[in-house]
Amino acid sequence: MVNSQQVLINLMVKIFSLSAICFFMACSFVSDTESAPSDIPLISPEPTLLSENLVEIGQTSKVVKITNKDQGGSGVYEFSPSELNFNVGEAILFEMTAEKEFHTFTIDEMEIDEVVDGGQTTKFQISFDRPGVFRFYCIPHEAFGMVGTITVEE
Ligand SMILES: [Cu+2]
Repeated sequence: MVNSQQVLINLMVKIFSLSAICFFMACSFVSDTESAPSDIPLISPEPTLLSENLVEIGQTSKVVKITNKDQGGSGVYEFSPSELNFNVGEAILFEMTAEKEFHTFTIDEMEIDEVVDGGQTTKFQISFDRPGVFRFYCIPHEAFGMVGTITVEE
């Protein structure tokens, strides 16, 4: 009988220490989730938030504002400006504002396809890591001459 009592006590001690370990693990889990929110903006799929965040931590070297002019606004389809020059290594934050119509900012060879609705502004960042001349255009208005060129130099 004494033997089985000792076994029982032994078992209770083990259960107690196990639950103590579980408790500490639970605590560390809680603190993990508490620190998580500060990381969220970096992986957020929302482009505006990401861009603003990158501006704050100084990874964007320039901000370039582009106006998407159109028939409903200025009366002509064009990017303003349409000729842009950057250096390799620059990370550019684009702020693209459409006058009255839907437009895109598309660079095929960089797989970039940003969109903006009439009267809206879209922010996005492009890092230029190689030299070259890159043609950009607006998908619905390319035939109307809504095209431009980005030249990236060493
Ligand atoms: Cu357009």
